[in-house]
Amino acid sequence: MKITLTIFFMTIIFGGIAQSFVPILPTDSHQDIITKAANVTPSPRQLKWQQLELTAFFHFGINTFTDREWGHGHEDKNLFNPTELDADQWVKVAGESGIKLVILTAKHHDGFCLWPSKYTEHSVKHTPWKGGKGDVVKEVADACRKYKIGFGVYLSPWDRTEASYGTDAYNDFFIQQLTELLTEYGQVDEVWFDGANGEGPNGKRQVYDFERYYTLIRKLQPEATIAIMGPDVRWVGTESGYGRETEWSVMPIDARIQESIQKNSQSDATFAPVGDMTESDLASRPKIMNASGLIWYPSETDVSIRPGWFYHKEEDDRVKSPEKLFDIYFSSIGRNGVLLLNIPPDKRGLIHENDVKNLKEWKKLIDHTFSINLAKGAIVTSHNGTGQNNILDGNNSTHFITTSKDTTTSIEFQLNGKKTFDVLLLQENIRIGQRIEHFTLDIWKDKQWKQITSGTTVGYKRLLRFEPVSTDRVRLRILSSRLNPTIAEFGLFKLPKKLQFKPDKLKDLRKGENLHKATGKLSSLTTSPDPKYNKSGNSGWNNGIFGSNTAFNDGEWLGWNGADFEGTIDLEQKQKISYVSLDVMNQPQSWIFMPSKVTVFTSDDNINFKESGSKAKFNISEDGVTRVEFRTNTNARYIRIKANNFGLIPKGYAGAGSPAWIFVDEVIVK
Ligand code: FUL
Repeated sequence: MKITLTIFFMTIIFGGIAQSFVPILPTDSHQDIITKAANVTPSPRQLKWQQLELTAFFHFGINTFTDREWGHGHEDKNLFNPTELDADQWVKVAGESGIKLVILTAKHHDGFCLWPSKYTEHSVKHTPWKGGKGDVVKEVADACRKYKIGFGVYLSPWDRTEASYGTDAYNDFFIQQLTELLTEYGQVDEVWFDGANGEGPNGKRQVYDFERYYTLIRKLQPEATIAIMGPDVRWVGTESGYGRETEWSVMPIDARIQESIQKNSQSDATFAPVGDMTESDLASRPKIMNASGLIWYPSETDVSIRPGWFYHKEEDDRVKSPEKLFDIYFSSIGRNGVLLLNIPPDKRGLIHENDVKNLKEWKKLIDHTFSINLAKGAIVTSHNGTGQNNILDGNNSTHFITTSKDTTTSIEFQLNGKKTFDVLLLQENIRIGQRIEHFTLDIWKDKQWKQITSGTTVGYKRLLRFEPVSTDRVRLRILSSRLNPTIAEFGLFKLPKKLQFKPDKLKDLRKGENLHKATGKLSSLTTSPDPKYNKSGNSGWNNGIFGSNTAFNDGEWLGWNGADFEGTIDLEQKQKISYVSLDVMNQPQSWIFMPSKVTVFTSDDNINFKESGSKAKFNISEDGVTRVEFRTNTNARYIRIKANNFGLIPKGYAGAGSPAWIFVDEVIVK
């Protein structure tokens, strides 16, 4: 079965473009596999897509009018009546924000179609809007052509209205709808399929015939990329906007095929952040060793400008700030991904003023930062490579390359005078492959080299921020690479003053804290975490290892869905306790919420506990890690900490109505 599928994928998806896919043979040595990985390259459509960098979603539909995130299906069509719908404004705003392609939710899970499909009555044609003569898909497609912006469609395979859902006939219905979208609106540049697969009106789930959908898209719109339940573009694994710091575009094929054929989510009714794509390491050397093949499968980072995907009036003051969006820019595009930013039009059919304002400010911050490459005009030297002049030519299709088989190098830049900068930009020429595994940036200061920052993967683009430094001489060292590396572009930039990089105190603490009386002591949990999120075992919450500041799925964080966290630590003898803290993750886009309350208890006998402090009412709208701290003056042997689950996800947030997750990591006791 596996072999048949592999061959099917090779021929259908990668037919003729051999370098985007490479099989691994039983005779391949470890080195052969690494060399193969280093030579996998994007297909032309993937390359074109990657260079867009910045794309947008427009989530708009019946949910906009019912104030829901997931409609139930069969909603009253009379509710769909935007008073000032202006797709021109949507696309213009997107274009002015630097967005190169937009994707419209032509049909979301509720089944309501934004175009007058011939195959259902559940569409704009039976709404009061334009007397039933309107077509939102057409208006957006036309505006895209006018502003020269790419056009994409989101067609939800899950349909909670269509009667045939759950039977073979639904796949025919879906093909008909897809055909309408791919033939009646001109060029389509991206088709976006979501993984959600719930029950339809007859209580049955659909077995999606994805291969048939892909074949049709390839036939009708061969240049369109198929994301993310598709072969061209991979979901980064979180809806927070923060991609992995180590992000490979070359993936082992087994995991990828499993994802593509949707075996897991066929039986999973919700869109919980589970499944292979959420893992912290998808494609490091050990991960690719046992693969049956390798493919180019780059990551797309989707996130909404508001807490929810659809517009909700009550979120008008929760639009992500320009600074937050700027941070996301660095953590998505700057981490080898394409950013897919959702901007949901409101009930009027306009992008709300608050969103427009923040987008404008955001664009200014980006332009300001990247307008001058301070490395421009530098003299570039390296002892083991060619093409030094290509590094600063502003063209990412030309490159410097290290001498064949040399997997390390050092490139020096004699700057055109002394410069002050705090941003590093690096690009590999991915037309050759993705190779770099470890690099550092050093500056010449006080007659010696001083390391300023370092990173792992680069890929299409890597951006790093640091505290401002001044020098006239810098060097880039590539310390490890899968094969002789390329550098297509190198940039040094200066952040706007108000965005000056500040080292994250909490992050540093989370690395260096060593004052745990709790660490290594006996600990027990009253409730077990979800098995997917306790990779270092149930004692991960006080093993002295701090998880990532952004990735709840890095193996160090423990997660509970709809349940409380309660753990007890045995300090082995009665001790003075002056401080107890618990780190809690907050990522509403990924259904992770702050606890409603955190309480600390102490005991001498592990039976009678007395409360020594509690905190409640945390901010739920900001992403990140919060350290909940308690100062006490107690003598005790046992410490118990309880974090009450938030409860049901509130209206307006992704996953509204479902049980929230809580994620906890290290406890510190002093
Ligand atoms: C998810 C959907 O369930 C959300 O409603 C949204 O469309 C997001 C982009 O994909 O899986």
